Amino acid sequence: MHAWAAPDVPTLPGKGSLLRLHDTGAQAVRLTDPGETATMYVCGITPYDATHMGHAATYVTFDLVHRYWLDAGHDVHYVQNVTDIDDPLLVRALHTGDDWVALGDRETQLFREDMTALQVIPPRHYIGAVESIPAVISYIEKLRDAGAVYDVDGDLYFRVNADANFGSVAHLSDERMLEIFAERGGDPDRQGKEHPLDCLLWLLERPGEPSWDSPFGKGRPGWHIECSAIALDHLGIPIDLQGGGSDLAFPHHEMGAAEAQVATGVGPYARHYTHAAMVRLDGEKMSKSRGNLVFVSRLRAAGIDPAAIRLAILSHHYRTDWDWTDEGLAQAQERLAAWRAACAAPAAPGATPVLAAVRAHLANDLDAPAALSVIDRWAENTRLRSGASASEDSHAGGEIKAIVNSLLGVAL
Ligand code: 5CA
Ligand code: ZN
Repeated sequence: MHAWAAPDVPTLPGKGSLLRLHDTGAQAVRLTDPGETATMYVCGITPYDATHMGHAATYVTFDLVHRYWLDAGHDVHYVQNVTDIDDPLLVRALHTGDDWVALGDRETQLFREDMTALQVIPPRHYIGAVESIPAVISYIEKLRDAGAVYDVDGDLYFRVNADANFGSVAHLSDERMLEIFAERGGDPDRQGKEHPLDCLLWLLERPGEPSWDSPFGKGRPGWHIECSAIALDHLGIPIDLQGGGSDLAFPHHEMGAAEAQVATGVGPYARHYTHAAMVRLDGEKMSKSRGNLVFVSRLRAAGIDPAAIRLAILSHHYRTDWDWTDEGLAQAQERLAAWRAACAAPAAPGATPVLAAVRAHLANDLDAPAALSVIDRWAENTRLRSGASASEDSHAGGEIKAIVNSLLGVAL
């Protein structure tokens, strides 16, 4: 699939220190230390509805990583999927009378437009589940050769215990794994399974549902193998970073890691598993299934500057769940106006210490709120000093614009 247009990312002088990032697998903040090419896989949308603020926050989080690594001089190989075939898409299409392909195409296009507006740097490879079916088939064959596959009435399952490290991504008790697996698309109670947590690799054709040819019969891929097959195919193992929202740590990233480790015989699948916290509305997780959604496209249509939406997201640390509110958006709009006014001032305090401070805060587990405070202080100093001229810098406004645009993705 094609992704979306890349924003302009100004090059800044010098570079920051190594990025420290929380790793769910290690349950700690750890240094990232990628090679010349940094590899990142972030789970993409299931396109049955428009992009909401939760999705936006997750993609903006990993966009900060992308930008930080680019600033540090890495070539960033970023891959993202689109789950363009899965139960929710078929259920929604059935409900609305839409064609499931047309529904997926339409919502994916809207997502591209939202990501472009939010200045999210596009993935180098943007891959649909449907177009990755040949890769999925080849990885299922590898798992079968490794003795990790069995069938229940023609559907193929992965034996989670084929991976000695199963459980080391999310660190949940058996009881919690079972509960969450049932809530998030799993089928712990299905008769004929060897272990309740074993997950689906290939679903045999169901009447009225789309299906594709395979050596295992006509059918369609399970969810987790889709992402591990795409990541292995494009990035190899280990990837530097597997990202997504915290609702994906289990079962999705746990299962995907186990499948990739068994299929390749090496591990770990990812050096870092990093998860963005959940955005809520009125205290409840914003989700398509709950329907309590604030859409990026609606805000854009109402004339809200996407830079203000991005600032509203960045004013929260990515590891703390937070509520989307009108007040939060209004504060972001005020902040944006204050920053723009300061950048337009004829002379302002110099940008060099600002750049060092913004980089240091981002390197500290993406502390975007602290980075925003640095720019707030610079803007406030500029406002207080308007009229003075000695020791001020007539280029500082332009330099601050470049810093904010390059590292935070906010166009001033
Ligand atoms: N297609 C799968 C991943 S392979 C999927 O989870 N799609 S999704 O459309 O449901 O979510 C897309 C991304 O947004 C995922 O990374 C998910 O973790 C994240 N996400 C979903 N809801 C929220 C929320 N309320 N807050 C933050 N992130 C969210
Ligand atoms: Zn995924």
